[in-house]
Amino acid sequence: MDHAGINHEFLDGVIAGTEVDAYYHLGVTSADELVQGLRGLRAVILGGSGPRMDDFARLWSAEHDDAPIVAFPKEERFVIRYTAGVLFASHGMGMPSASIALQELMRLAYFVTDGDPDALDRIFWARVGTSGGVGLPAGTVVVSTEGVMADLEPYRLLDGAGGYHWFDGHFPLEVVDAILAANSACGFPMASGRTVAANDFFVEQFRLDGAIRLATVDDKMSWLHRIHAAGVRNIEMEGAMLAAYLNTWGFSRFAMVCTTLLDRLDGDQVTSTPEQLHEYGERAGRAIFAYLRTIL
Ligand code: R2B
Ligand code: URA
Repeated sequence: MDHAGINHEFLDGVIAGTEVDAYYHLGVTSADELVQGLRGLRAVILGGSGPRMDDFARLWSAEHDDAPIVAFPKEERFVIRYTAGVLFASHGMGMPSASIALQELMRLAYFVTDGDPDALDRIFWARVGTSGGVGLPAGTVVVSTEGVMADLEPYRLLDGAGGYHWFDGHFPLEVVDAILAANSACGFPMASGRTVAANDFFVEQFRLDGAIRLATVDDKMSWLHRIHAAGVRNIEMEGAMLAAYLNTWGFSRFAMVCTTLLDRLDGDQVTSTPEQLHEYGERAGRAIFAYLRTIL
């Protein structure tokens, strides 16, 4: 792991005990008993919805002799559960929300591994989510190879020196292949490809059914065809940031697995029934569990 991007200035003081880290949005601090109990952390599974993360934790616990499930006390922002080495956390919708969950969880991971690079790098990170497909039928599970923004450029943020810091949005391809291999008999369609992370469900995904509409039908179709030709297979709202931050710390194992809810080449509205949506949400979870079983 190349840890050039780790904020040692702050985080090493927390390990040395000269500082307590308040993971404000998670509702715990590095001095809490609950956090001390996470020293066996081996994987962090993120997803947009709290109830889905709670379900995943129950399933993982049931597979591991009903291992106890530790619930983080604060649930106003994110729902977090820990069981049998795996932390399941919701991240809300969009990169601003998910980046808060991810940065606080990365700090927490650093603390519970005492900043040991090998222990840190043994942690697997994944986002399990939903997305709009591009040229794929609804219900396809897409494993992302790279997260880009709606302009097909990487995630970037102001760097404090008057410019932008450009991040690396690639996902490790060995993990993409291993997830596909672990699911070779899964019984539902799977694909891999680049993923657009948009800053809005409507405008930046070129939907024509938002309250605000900036694009014409032609703009929308030419954007969809352009991103498809560039290897994009699905559209969601967090992946470019997720890969960017995890690459900044040099993690070697992380992934994003999202089910498509519709094919954007056919329309904008999500019209699947609640039963279909539930089944689609489960598929991405099943795909990541199949991989988790091979590594934990
Ligand atoms: C996928 O689905 C959510 C929007 O409906 C968003 O969080 C995402 O990335
Ligand atoms: N999530 C998104 O961000 N876009 C979609 O089209 C579906 C789910």
